[in-house]
Amino acid sequence: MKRAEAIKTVLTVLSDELVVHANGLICRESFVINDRPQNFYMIGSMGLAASIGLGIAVSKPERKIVVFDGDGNVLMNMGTLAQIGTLCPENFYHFVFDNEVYGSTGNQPTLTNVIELEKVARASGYIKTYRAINSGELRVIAEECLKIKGPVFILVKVNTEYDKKIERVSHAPEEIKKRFMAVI
Ligand SMILES: Cc1ncc(C[n+]2csc(CCOP(=O)(O)OP(=O)(O)O)c2C)c(N)n1
Ligand SMILES: [Mg+2]
Repeated sequence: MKRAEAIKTVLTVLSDELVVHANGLICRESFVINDRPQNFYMIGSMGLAASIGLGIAVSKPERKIVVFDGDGNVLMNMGTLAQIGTLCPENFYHFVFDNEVYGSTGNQPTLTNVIELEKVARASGYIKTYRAINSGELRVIAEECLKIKGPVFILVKVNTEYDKKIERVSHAPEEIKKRFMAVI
């Protein structure tokens, strides 16, 4: 499945959950599919979406926090998985769209054709991990996992296809922060 299809599938299942996005095309696709004030778009800093999500999950235990991450992003800051497993926030739902490349910068290979990130997450203390390879499966997993206590990790295998003319997030970073803070 395409990453945009995977993002759309998860967004369809969400209601008012907060979603922290990894940088690059993940932000842009989610923005185009459904720009919501509950979305925080990390523009630029690779690897930090899960760290930001963790901070929010710990300080807002009454809210469900979803992270839309990429395989390259997770590999860049893999220590965060151990921190998430150790703090074990039950309101934390980590979706990783794994295309096995740094897609946003030209498809340089990552390592996830070999390394199964959901196994790293499991060994790091996540309560439950899943792997989805098509949108039907992803929908069922997304519906199920949001009902259980986390931290949960969902590895979503996607291909490298995307709309080459996709627009950029039009909000300035300050604006993204302000409207996100207003909803939390
Ligand atoms: C610290 C840092 N290094 C490199 C980049 C450039 N960069 C932006 S997105 C990206 C690829 C992210 O890969 P992945 O998380 O797998 O997401 P994908 O684009 O494949 O969906 C890279 C290398 C950056 N923004 N910050
Ligand atoms: Mg990738």
